[in-house]
Parts: sequence; structure tokens; C-alpha cells
Amino acid sequence: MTPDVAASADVVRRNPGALLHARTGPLTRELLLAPGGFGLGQVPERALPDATTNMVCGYCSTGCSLKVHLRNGEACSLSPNTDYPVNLGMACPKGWEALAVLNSAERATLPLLRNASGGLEPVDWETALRTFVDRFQAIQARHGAHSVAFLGTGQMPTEELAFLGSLAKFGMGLRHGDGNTRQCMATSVVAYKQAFGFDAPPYSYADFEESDVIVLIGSNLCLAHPILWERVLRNPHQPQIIVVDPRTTETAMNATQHLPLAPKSDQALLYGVARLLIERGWIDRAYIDAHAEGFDQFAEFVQPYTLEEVAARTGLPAERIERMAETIHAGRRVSFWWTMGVNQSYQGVRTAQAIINLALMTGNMGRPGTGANSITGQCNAMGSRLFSNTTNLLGGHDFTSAQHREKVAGILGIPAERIPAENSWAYHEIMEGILAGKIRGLWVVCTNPAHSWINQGLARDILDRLDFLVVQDMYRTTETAQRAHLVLPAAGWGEKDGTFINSERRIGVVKRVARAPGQALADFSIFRLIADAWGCGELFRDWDSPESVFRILQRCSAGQPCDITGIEGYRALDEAGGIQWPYPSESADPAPERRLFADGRYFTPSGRAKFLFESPRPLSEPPSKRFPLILLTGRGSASQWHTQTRTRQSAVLRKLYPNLQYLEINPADARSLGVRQGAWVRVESQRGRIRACAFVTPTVQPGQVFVPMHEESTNVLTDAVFDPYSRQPSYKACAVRVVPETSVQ
Ligand SMILES: Nc1nc2c(c(=O)[nH]1)N[C@H]1C(S)=C(S)[C@@H](COP(=O)(O)OP(=O)(O)OC[C@H]3O[C@@H](n4cnc5c(=O)[nH]c(N)nc54)[C@H](O)[C@@H]3O)O[C@H]1N2
Ligand SMILES: Nc1nc2c(c(=O)[nH]1)N[C@H]1C(S)=C(S)[C@@H](COP(=O)(O)OP(=O)(O)OC[C@H]3O[C@@H](n4cnc5c(=O)[nH]c(N)nc54)[C@H](O)[C@@H]3O)O[C@H]1N2
Ligand code: SF4
Ligand SMILES: [Mo]
Repeated sequence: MTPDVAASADVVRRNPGALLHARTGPLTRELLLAPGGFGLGQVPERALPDATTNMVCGYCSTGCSLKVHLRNGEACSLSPNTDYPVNLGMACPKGWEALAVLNSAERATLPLLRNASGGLEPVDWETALRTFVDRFQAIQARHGAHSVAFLGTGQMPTEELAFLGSLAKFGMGLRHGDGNTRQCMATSVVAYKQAFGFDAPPYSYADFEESDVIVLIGSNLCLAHPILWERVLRNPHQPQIIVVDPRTTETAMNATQHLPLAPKSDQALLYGVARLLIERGWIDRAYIDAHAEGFDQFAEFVQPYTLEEVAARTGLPAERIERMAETIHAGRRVSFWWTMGVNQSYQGVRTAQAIINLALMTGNMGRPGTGANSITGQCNAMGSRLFSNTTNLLGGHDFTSAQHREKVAGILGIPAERIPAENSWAYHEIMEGILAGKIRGLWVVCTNPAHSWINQGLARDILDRLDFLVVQDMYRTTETAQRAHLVLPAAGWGEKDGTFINSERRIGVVKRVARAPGQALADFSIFRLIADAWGCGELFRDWDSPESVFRILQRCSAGQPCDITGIEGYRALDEAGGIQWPYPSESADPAPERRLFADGRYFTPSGRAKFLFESPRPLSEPPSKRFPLILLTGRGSASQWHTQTRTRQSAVLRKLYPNLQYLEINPADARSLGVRQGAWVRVESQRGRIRACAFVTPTVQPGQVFVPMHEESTNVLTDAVFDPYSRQPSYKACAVRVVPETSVQ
């Protein structure tokens, strides 16, 4: 083999997507649109050797690495990567089936435009691009530049997220853009920013194995992050596992202590535990004095949270609360983890900070096996938080700071005036803006709000008011695509290159190992084409491949807590098995596992972490005589993903979960309502009613019911209430009644 053939074979082994990419040279409009061009799924001309390549999974934030087996440069099967520090050879059913869902008759293969008779009709890309530009520019001319908005995601590579946010704000002149990360992570972002001075989840997955006490609050890890649960099971220290969840979830069943508290009483519980720890002198005064501020006020604040008071508010026996405090005290390495049971609440930020307070006051920060740790949800939630240019300027910068705008403009080589000096509206403000007629055009990319947004009756009415709705998705069948005026067909995971950032801040690579169907294009290519069609392509002349955007983003991160300037490109990421941020240019060792705050210095101006607290508020919609039950929603199985656009495409996954809307209800409630196992019932809230099949089970408490989020009807019931600081929707508690179907006329 000649050296260059050997080198290219090596590249194929490592990154076949990059090779296909390299063959086409820089992305130009002509290349993208030419038959067989880059975006349209070019195949190599000569036979390529069979090979394997590793890439991170495109579903959850765990970020498992999958080994993809290639035949002639294209994926034919996959298996979990045994050498990756995250999953150590494991994968859940969604990961195993990741390739299968790409092949589906529901894929969007051509742009679709709504015609005069109201149907969606295939058009060519030229027409789609022209319509996109003409319609949005006409709306802007009539109603102002900010009358068009966008909604993005935590499920596209960072480079694509950055391109979307930069194109929309710097190129198209939009101000308002948010993402589905608002539905999910906004609470953690704000909690961390206020307490630590930056959005910085401190942990490493190794902490799951190094703790002797693991406290999981509002997290069904076993089902939502199954491989992280496997990491818990590998913990050799026989850890105490405390699960705080109103339901007896799969995770709670495997805990050593389960605290089935009343929904939304977490804040009271955590303040009560804090009070006990203080009362008994079980705090780390030296750590508090050296590294935190506001403790004395906090200690005074928690005084009314006596054991009796907290037992009454949470419905928990006093001994269980006491035992939780004793266990935290006895632990040498205590880690606190939370997910949506905390974040999706009208008081999520202060609840998350009540968890942070416990970690700070017991000195459980910065050491192996410790931390106040928010687990993210989507594969690239962290990339979206730092680089989507929605809530903050690229790289965790601040739109309202002139200095930050100058810095980023200098790196991008664009005029600083192109960068908005004001923050975007949050998701719900964009929805309200549509209702008020201020937002007339919406571009939805890689999210499905007509299923996932709270209070669907209202949400769909709002979406249907838009003058022009563009949906860019892999599938043309999503609830949101069905309402669009224009559908842009997108390539999905496995059909494009880029990087994701997982829950432990690890950046991993995704690659193009399969051809997108028909004329579907990588989102990156779509943004490139829109930039040129819009007339602002020149601003993005250096944005010619995902890896060049990665380089630009690295420069944007310089000097920030999330500095990644030391990473030498995709290949280095591949070789290291992913790299956790921060990784500044002077870093020597891409050590597989790292955590933040080992030196006790936080990112606040004082360098100290803050104790933040506030009196809990009553349930936003308490049960009433008419609606006597509390509805909880969440993940239903390890094999279903969100609105199911992807997972329902796999015959294997479909066999692994119930294919109908169901309602979990306690036997006592079922009995008093006359509901039998498997009977159809109506579930009604003030906002709407749905049908569900009753699953009578003691895993939900009397007075509560649970419906998974995966069927489109669920959010017909939920109540559009938001945390005042994070503006995250409170999906997890509203009032409903259940009526056996036979008694409904
Ligand atoms: N299989 C699968 N895995 C997923 C996903 C998926 O769709 N399917 N989605 C991913 C995403 S984006 C996310 S954000 C994560 C979510 O992961 P999780 O947050 O673990 O999942 P959820 O089921 O939404 O909510 C967790 C638990 O919160 C509990 N809960 C409800 N109200 C309260 C309360 O007031 N207090 C407490 N303490 N608990 C409460 C619920 O009973 C539920 O068991 O999962 C990720 N992983
Ligand atoms: N009741 C209730 N509602 C909830 C929740 C809850 O617990 N209860 N959880 C909330 C949470 S945490 C989340 S994260 C949201 C999730 O809500 P969504 O983001 O609306 O759900 P997904 O099904 O993940 O939607 C992603 C969409 O992107 C498409 N897609 C996938 N890959 C690509 C790609 O590469 N490019 C493009 N262009 N499209 C792609 C998929 O086909 C799909 O239509 O739901 C929220 N809604
Ligand atoms: S646990 Fe998450 S990242 Fe791992 S294989 Fe499953 S869905 Fe993919
Ligand atoms: Mo999420």
C-alpha cells in the first residue's frame, strides 16, 4: 500500500463520514444541489474495505459509544463500544436499534409545500429555499425583523446548533429563538448559574461508582438513563441508594431507601433535612467558610422546617426523613443527582438549589463520588446550553454584554452590530407572542412542539395562527410537520458529522455512516443553503464543514469555564474516547474522567458558591372536588423516546412497550371509582380529556395517577405553568379526574 492509500484506509476506519466529506471538498450550493452531490448522499466510487467506526448514540444524554460496522463505507450493523469510558460495552435497546429507525416510509425525502387546497405537496429544493426566504422576508418587511422566531433542540450536533442560532440571529436578523432544552434543562441552567456562577454540572460518571451514598431526586435513572444505572450497579462500595420520587419507580424498587413524598414537596423535604443536619452539627463548617456564602441566612431560614412540619408537608413518616439525614451524614462520599421530577416544576430552580445547598453544607463537592449533579436528558442538551446561541451568546457568553459581543464578533469576523444586544424571549413567550400577533413566522428545527409542549389544546391553536410555519425534521409525519406550511427533509443521526456533549460534559463525535433518503440533507447543509439563499452567506464563508465550525466554536470558548481550545479536532476526540470540558490549550492529559471544583473555587465573582433559598409555594393546581387526583407525567419505558417519531420506526422497540395510551392508578382509587384492570377510562383536566387504558398498580400512591409522555394526547391535560426564574414548564403535576368509560355518555 502506498502511504496515501494507507492513510486514507486509516481515515476510513476511523471516520468514513469524513472521507465522503473530504471527497466533495468545500460545501457549495452547486455541490449540495447537484444530483449525487454531498447532501444528496454520494456513494464512494470504489469499493472500500469493511471496517468499523465509533460514534456516540443520538438519543439520551448518557452518550454511549456505538461501534458501527461498515460494508463498503456504509453502516450495516452496530454493537456497543467496549473501550469507551462512558458505557464500557453496554447499550440500551434504543442504542442497539439506532440504525433501524433511519429506514422508514415516514421519512421526509423531499421538501413539502402546502398547496392551495391545503395538502402538502413535494417541491424541489430550489422552490423550497425560495419560498422560505420570500415568505419570511415578507413577514419581516411587514411586521418587523423580530416577527419571525425559531425553535431548536438538544438533539442536533453542536456545530448545527451553532449554525442555526448564528444564521437566525446574525444573518436573518431574528432576535427570538429558544429550544426544547427549555422543556428540560432550563431549571438546572439557572440553578447552576445563580449558585456556581456558570452553567456547570460538576460531575463525572465515575462518581456513580465512587459514592457510598447516592441520592436520586426526581430521577427514574433505571429507565431514562439505563446505562448510568448500570454504572450505579457497578459501584463496589455497597452504596446506600436514596430515591425521592412520589412513585415507586423501577429505580425506587431497587433503592435502599425510597421516600414517596407528595408531589412538589421536595423543597420542604430538603430544607427539613438541612435543618436536621445543622441542628445535629453534621455540617462541614470549614468547607462552608472557605468556599460558600449565604450559609448563616440559610441556617436561619430553615428553622421552621421541623421534622413534624416537614412530615406533614411531604406526607412522609418522620423516621424516614431522619434516616435520610443520618445516611447523608454517615456517608463519606455523597452524591446528589436530579432530573425532571425537580426541573419540570413551577418552583424547580429553588428546589435544585435546595439540593445544591445540601452538597455544599456537607462538603460533598469536588471530591470523587460527590457533587450536586443535574443529569441532562437529550444527547446534546449540554451543547445546546452552551453553543446554540439562544439563551446565551456562543460559548456561554452574554448577549447583553458589549464586551462579549465584541469578542465573539471578532472571532467570527462579523460586525458586532449584527449580534443582538438583548436576550431572546423564552419558549412560552414566543408562544404568547404568536397569540398576540407579534410573532408571525416560526422555524421549528428538530423538535415536535405539537406533541411535547404543555397544554396542547392551546399550543396547537397557537401554532395554527402562524402566517408561515417551517418544520425541519427527519420525518414528515410528526404532529408539528403535519401543521407546517413548508417541511424541510433532514438527515438524522448516523447520516451526518458533528459532536455532542453528554451529561458529564464529555464531547463525543457523531459520523456519517449512512445515506440520507431521497433528497434529505444534513441540517448543516440546509443552513448553508439558507444562508446563501437569504443573502447572508458571506457572513458564514468559513462555515464550510462541521469541523471548521467546531474550530470556530473552540475559539469562542477561549477563556470561558467551558474552554475547549486544547482539543485537536475530531480525530483527537475519537482517539481520546471523548474529552470533558474544560480542556483549555495548556491541558496535557485528556484523562477519561474529570470533575469540576476540586479546588473549591466557583465561577462567581467572589469565587464562592451561593446558598439560595425561598419559601415553597403551594401546588400550582391543587386537587379539587371536581379534579381530585394529581397527574404525574414522564418516561414510560427504556424503549420509547419522547414523541416516538424515531422509536416507533423500530419493530423491535415496538415490541418492548405497550402500544397504547395507559394510565397508572392505585388499586384503592381504582376500586372507589369502579375501574377494572385493563378497562378504558377518560382522564379529564380543566383543559381537556383523553382516553387511556387503566393499569391498576400500587406503584402510584392513592390520590395520584401517572401517564407517560409518549402518546400525543398526554399534553392535552397538562397546565401551562412555569418556573419564574427558568421559565421551564411544570409538566409534572396538575389536577385531573378519572371516569370509567362505561359511565361516560
Ligand atoms: N427511554 C427514554 N429515556 C430518556 C428519554 C425518553 O424519552 N425515553 N428522555 C431523555 C430526556 S430528554 C430526559 S429530560 C430524561 C428524563 O429523565 P427522568 O427525569 O428520570 O424521567 P421522568 O420520567 O420525566 O421523570 C422522573 C421522575 O420524576 C418523578 N416526579 C414527578 N413529580 C415529582 C416531584 O414532585 N418530586 C420528585 N422528587 N419526583 C417527581 C416522576 O414520578 C418520575 O419517575 O430522560 C432521558 N432519557
Ligand atoms: N407531559 C410531558 N411532556 C414533556 C415531558 C414530560 O416529562 N412530560 N418532557 C419534556 C422534555 S424533558 C423534553 S426534552 C421534550 C422533548 O420534546 P421534543 O423535542 O418535541 O420531542 P422529540 O420526539 O425528541 O422531537 C424531536 C424531533 O426531531 C426530529 N429529529 C430527530 N433527529 C433529527 C435531526 O437530526 N434533524 C432534524 N431536523 N430533526 C430531527 C424527530 O423526528 C422529532 O420530530 O418533551 C417535553 N415534554
Ligand atoms: S443509554 Fe442513552 S446513550 Fe446509551 S444506548 Fe441508550 S439511548 Fe443511547
Ligand atoms: Mo428532556
